[in-house]
Amino acid sequence: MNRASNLTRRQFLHLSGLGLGGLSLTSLLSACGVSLEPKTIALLDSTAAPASGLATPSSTDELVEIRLRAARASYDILPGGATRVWQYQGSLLQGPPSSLHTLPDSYLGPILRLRRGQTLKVHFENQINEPSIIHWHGLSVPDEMDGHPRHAIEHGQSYTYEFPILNRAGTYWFHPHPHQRTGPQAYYGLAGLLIVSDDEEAALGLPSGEFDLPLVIQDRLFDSQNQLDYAANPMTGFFGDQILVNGQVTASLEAAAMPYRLRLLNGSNARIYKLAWDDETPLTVIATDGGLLEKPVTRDTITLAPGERVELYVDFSADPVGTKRRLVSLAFEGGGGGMGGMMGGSAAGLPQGVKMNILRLEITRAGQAGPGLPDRLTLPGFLSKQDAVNSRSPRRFDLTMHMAGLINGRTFEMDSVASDEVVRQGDLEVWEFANLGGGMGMMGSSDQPHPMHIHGVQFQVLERRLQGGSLRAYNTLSDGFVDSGWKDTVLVMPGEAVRVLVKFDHYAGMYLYHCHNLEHEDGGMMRNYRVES
Ligand SMILES: [Cu+2]
Repeated sequence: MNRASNLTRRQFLHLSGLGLGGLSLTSLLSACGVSLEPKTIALLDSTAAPASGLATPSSTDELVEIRLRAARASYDILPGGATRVWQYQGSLLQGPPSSLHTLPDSYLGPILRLRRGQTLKVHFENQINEPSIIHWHGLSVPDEMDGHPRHAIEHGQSYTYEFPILNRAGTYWFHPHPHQRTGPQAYYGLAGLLIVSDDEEAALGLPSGEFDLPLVIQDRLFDSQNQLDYAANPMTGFFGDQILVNGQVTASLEAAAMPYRLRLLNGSNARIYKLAWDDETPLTVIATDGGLLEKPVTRDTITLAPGERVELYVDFSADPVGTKRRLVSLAFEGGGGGMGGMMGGSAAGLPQGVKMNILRLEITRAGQAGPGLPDRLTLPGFLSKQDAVNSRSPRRFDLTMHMAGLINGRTFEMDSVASDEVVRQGDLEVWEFANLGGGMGMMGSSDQPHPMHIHGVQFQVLERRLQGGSLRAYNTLSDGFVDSGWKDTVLVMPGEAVRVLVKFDHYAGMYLYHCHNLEHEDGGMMRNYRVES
């Protein structure tokens, strides 16, 4: 098989029809006899990873050094005027050219492509008018490199990060983490992907280059001047009325009839997605937050909560040219309501759990079948619950909503670590997140789902127990959970207790754990934990 002969055309993320409130402008204009020249966006360019596979680094201790600015920018997202955003703007100072890839015409930050074993050095410059700091979501890094809010820097200041890439191959990301401002800063555009590769993954021959596509899914709300409207409800979070993929509304992918690797990040503040193909083709998952699964798993739907990633292997080779499909988010229950923008009578976002279109796909050129997937993708190196120091009495975290979210009855305190939030370096522990209520909020105590994220580690999901809430509502999402791989964020549904197995083996120091509904997080549903050596 000669794949190279099929690589004569680049992969494009093709924008046809700039969506406006769910209406297709293209169809409106064409009905009026107006031809709208589609805006065609190159997703990858010559700096992307080579299609022939991942290059072998010259040495494993290679340094990748970049400058990363958080700055103001503006982009034509909707017709009729540019949208002001905040953006991570990167430039490569040292390292392979493929280490930094700027997404054209997108507010998203650059994609950093790194190899396990490399050292990443980042000169972060804060050019937005409020304090900020960067968190490397999913990576194990020293605590002063982790983007804790106590390290936030003011406008005009800089912060230098330097750490080795210890993690497995996988799809990670970076976003702000300042005190009480993570939600708005991520919303206005500050986020980017960090993709790690390693030798084990490279040996699999997965689709690469133009067939390895990152898809960052976010919901947004625009005002009448095309400006981002952050109409967040602190109890339920922010909910927009439009889905953006890689910063584009009504995104459309023109694909070859070839196998693809799609790397999906839910970069939304609070919206959960129930992903499916509209023609009900099953989805094949090959990786979760912390990299490859031991074996591919197939689902009719995939539940993706804020902060979570999933990688799909999608083989379009049997699809004739002209085949059209849509990736959608199906309706579900148990999402805790969530009408954004109800305050002040301004525009409202769509509630959590409504059906939404994510991405249109069209097969526009012939291709050929790939080698398929091996039965076993990786040896994940899972640990055994029996080896945990607290397997009989897990460390428990009660998640409740009072006026804001609390963990074990506590709100966030910048420098505090409670006695039950201290672990020993090297220990394997069972943690239980229990979303069982007990709050006194007006909206009920346990109607909110909480995607719980632990900094600095990857964990295994051991067990889910539904102890309250509605089984019917739960079942509208639970079939889409993919718990068989390494995770750093796990969705804990109303009435549910989830146990995870986590080892604190890399660094001592103070780290965060929190809800990744960014409005819950900013409202205080976050705590420190300390790893003691
Ligand atoms: Cu939450």
